[in-house]
Amino acid sequence: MLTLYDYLPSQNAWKVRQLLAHLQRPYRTRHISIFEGEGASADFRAISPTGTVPAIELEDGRCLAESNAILMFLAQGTPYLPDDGFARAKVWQWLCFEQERVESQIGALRHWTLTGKLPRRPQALVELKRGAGHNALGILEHELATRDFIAGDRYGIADIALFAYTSRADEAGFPLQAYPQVCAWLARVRSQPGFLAQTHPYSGDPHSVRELGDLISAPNPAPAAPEST
Ligand SMILES: N[C@@H](CCC(=O)N[C@@H](CS)C(=O)NCC(=O)O)C(=O)O
Repeated sequence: MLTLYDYLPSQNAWKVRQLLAHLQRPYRTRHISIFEGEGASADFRAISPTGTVPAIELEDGRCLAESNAILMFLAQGTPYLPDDGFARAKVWQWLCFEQERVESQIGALRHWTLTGKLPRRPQALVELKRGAGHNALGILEHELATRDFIAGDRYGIADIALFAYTSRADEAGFPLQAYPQVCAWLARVRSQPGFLAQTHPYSGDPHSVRELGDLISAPNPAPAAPEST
């Protein structure tokens, strides 16, 4: 059976949980306590080179990391990824957009906000990410005025990937009501059969709010707190 290396508040991991739920594919979960440094262990880096979740391990022992690579792999031959080469490349286009323009901007701001790290981040960097986040939402707003789903007329993994952090943008200080087409698309995604509505707040993990300063002053410094979402 497939193993999913997961951390419940992770929206990147949610993407994989969501696709597995649509596919009704059984799997087992290994929880990685990323804020306690488990992701940085040599054992986990052999599975996920960056030490991040999600990652999967197949029945034959092969491992794959990066949420969108996992989506691409698991969706092959299913209705969630087209067979046609051009349509598939369009999906890839939006998966790249998600990583560069949404996950690393809106996702990072959300992570900093919810774990209390935002005030310690350089103001210029925060402003840069805020501008980039609004730019990304503006692009989505423009694109989604012309079709129901981001990579075409059919719901698929590009929608799953983009939903992960776009749907939580309000938690990063982006008022989503300013983007009505985006809101309508979020509602279309939420109405898909098998949509996984359950969320897991960072507050459920007592280690998530530990700050770098605390770690440095500790007698046995723990690994640096994760910066990514
Ligand atoms: N680009 C990666 C990002 C993965 C990522 O940043 N995962 C976070 C949880 S959402 C993590 O594991 N952070 C731990 C760390 O940065 O050490 C993906 O899409 O899978």
